[in-house]
Amino acid sequence: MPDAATIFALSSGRPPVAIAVVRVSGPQAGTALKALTGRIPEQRKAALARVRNPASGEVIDEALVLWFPAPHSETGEDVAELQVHGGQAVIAGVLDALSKIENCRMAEPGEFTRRAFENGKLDLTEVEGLADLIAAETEAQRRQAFRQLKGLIGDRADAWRRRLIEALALVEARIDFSDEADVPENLVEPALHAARQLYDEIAACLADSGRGERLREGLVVAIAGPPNAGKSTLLNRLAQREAAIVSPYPGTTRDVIEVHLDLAGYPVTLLDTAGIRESNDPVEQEGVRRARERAAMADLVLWVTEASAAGEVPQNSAARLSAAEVWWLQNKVDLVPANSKPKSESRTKDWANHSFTMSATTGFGVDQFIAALTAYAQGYFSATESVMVTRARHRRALEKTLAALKRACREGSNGREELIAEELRAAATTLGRLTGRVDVEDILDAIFRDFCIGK
Ligand SMILES: Nc1nc2c(ncn2[C@@H]2O[C@H](COP(=O)(O)OP(=O)(O)OP(=O)(O)O)[C@@H](O)[C@H]2O)c(=O)[nH]1
Ligand SMILES: [Mg+2]
Repeated sequence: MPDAATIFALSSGRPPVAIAVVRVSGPQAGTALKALTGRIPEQRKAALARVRNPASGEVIDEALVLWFPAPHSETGEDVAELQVHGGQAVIAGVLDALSKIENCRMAEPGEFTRRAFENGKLDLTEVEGLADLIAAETEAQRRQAFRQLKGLIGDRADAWRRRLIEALALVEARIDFSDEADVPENLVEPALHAARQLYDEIAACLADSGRGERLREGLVVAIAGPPNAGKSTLLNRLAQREAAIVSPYPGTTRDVIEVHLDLAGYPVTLLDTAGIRESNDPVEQEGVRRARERAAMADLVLWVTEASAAGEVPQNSAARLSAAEVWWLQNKVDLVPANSKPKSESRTKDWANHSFTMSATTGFGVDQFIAALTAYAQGYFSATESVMVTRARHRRALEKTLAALKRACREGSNGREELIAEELRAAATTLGRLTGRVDVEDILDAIFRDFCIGK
C-alpha cells in the first residue's frame, strides 16, 4: 500500500541558484498549496503567487506555481510545484512552511519516482532509465537512457510476457479439459512453438556482448607499462588537467587513477597505473599488483614505453596482461634523434594490435592517437542503438527466462504437460520481475536508493 503521507523536497540543484523547484506530492498537496499561496491555480497552467508562511502570514517570496491533480501527474498523485528564487533562506522558508502542514514530510531519496512506479506511471526498467538519464555524462549514454526511459526494454519484455501467458493458457486449457472430447489435441504444440520463438528472440537480445552495460559504465582503457615511460603525463594530457602526479623519478604512481573522457559522445574511463617492474618496496609492489589487475580487466591496454628504449620492450609483460586488445605507445619520441625515429609499424610486436609514436609532453602524435581511440570507441559502441540490456539485473532476468523456456521445450518432448506449464509460468515470472510487475519488493530498495532527494 502506498504511504498516505504527502511528501515534499527541493527538486532542483544546490543553492544558491537562480530558480529553485520545490515539489509536493500526495493527498495534502492541494491543502499545502492553498496554505502557502492562498489558492489553487488552474491545473497545468503556470500562475504567479505570493508564498507566505501560513503561521505568521509573512511573505517568503513570489513564485511561479503549478498544479497537477491526480492521476495526471508525474507521481500519479496530486502534485504541486513551486518555482521560487533559489536562495538558501527562501528555500529553507518554503520547506519549513511545508513541514508545518499536517501529514507533510520531507521526501526520501527517489521517493517521488517510487510513487510513480507504485502508481503504474513507470515500470522498473523505466525507473532505471530515468536514473541513468540523470547520471548520463555523454551523448551516447543520454540517448541510451532516454530510450530505456521511453520503454525500449520494458515494452518488449511486456510483449514477451503476454505471449508467454497466452502459450501458458493453451497448455493449461489442455490440462484442465483433457477429458472433454471437444478440446483439440494440438494445444501444446502451438504453445511450444511460441516458447521456441520467444527463446530465439530473447537469446538474440542477449547476444550483444554486454555493450549496453558498457555504455553505462564507459569503455575501460588502462595505461600501463614500465616506470617513467610517461604514462601519467599522457593521462594528464588526455584529461586536460593535472589528474596524476608526474615526476622524473621512476615509481611515482602507486594508486590507480581514474578519469572520465567523452570521446565524440562515447564514455571512456581512462586508468593510469603504477609502472610495472620488480620492486622491494611493499607499497610499490601493491601498486604493481593493482596495475596488473586493472589492466587485465580493461577493454583496451595502452602499453607505453620510451621510444628510445628500442628493443627493450619487455616482450611478455604486455601480452601477459591478457586484455582484450593492446596498443603500443612509444612515448618521448622528442628525445629520439630525428634520423633514428622508430619505425613503428615494423616494430609492432605480435602482442600489439596497433602502434603509435608520440610525445606526451610536446603533444606530437597525440592528436592522431586520440583520433584512433575515438574511432575505436565509436566502433565499439556503434551497435548500441538497438541494444536493450543495460544492466546486469536485466541480463540475469532474461537468462533465467531463457533457462525456463529451455526446460519447457525439453518437457515438451517428454509430453509432460504439467511440467511444461510450470516452466512457462516460471519464465513469465522472471520477465515480470524485470519490469516490476510481480513480487520485486526485495530489489526496490536497491534501485531507488541511488536516486537523489527530490526525484
Ligand atoms: N622528453 C619527454 N619527457 C617526457 C615525456 N613524457 C613524460 N616525460 C617525462 O618523463 C618523466 C616521467 O613521467 P611520468 O608521466 O611521471 O611517467 P610514468 O610512466 O607515469 O611513471 P611512473 O608513475 O613512475 O610509472 C617526467 O619527468 C615527465 O616529464 C615525453 O614525451 N617527452
Ligand atoms: Mg605515473
